[in-house]
Amino acid sequence: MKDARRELIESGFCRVPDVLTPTILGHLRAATDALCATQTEEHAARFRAQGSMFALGGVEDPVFARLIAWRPALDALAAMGFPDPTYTDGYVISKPPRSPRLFWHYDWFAWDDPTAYAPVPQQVFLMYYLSDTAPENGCLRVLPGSHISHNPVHDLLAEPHSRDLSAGDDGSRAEFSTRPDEVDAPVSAGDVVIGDARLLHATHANDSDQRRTVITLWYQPDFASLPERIKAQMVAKTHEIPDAWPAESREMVRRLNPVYEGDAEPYGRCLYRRQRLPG
Ligand SMILES: O=C(O)CCC(=O)C(=O)O
Repeated sequence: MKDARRELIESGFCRVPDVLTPTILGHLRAATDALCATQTEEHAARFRAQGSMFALGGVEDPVFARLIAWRPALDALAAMGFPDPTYTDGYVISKPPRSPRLFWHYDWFAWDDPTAYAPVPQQVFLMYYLSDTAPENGCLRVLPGSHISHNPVHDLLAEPHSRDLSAGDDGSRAEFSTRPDEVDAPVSAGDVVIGDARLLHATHANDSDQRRTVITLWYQPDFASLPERIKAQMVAKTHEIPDAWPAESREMVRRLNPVYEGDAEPYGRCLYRRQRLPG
């Protein structure tokens, strides 16, 4: 896993194969299909570029608690030098058949903090795709190195995840473009993609006739080392644990949630500022 750590730090992402068992994969497919079946037209239109954006804080099926505390994934993080990660929030992002590409964006919102430019990630996504992915069905695209070096795409971005981008009203916007330095990150179902929250990423369109679902979970690899204001920000965004989950599931997640008892002001939504990153 030393190589995976190096890849994460240098490229901004890495893939760990075969993390999920066929059994949990089956449960997750059933749970996410059931969730997607509840999607309203309004939600589908609001998140057309993503497909869906169901927050796990509002989801009743406790299989998601098992995924959040999934031992092989936590072991993979430990082997990469992150033995004590915390978990804050997670989402089911599901692209229906024949749906558009996702826009370029980063998912880090504490760029005003000086540590935002350090090589070791403050926050990572663990993305579990529930089917094999390829460019034809909407696999992830990334700009390697863009988590710690300036990339021309940074200059083209407006507000990441803004309503109009998510609604995908204007596919000709630069955020939806194909980039000369982009790299596809296809996976097999059951692998996990670990990525730095600062990495610029997007997806291909799903041109297949099958749904393509990813569950994205956000962890802080070394919460204890984060500056106070970021700790406060992470705690502020932590999802409520659903009441519907059994006590054992709730406890598994509670143990991973970050705790901050200081009085630092959480960062708001600080966007990337060019002058700070090299390159
Ligand atoms: O759908 C994917 O593969 C990635 C989703 C994502 O990065 C997002 O919606 O922020």
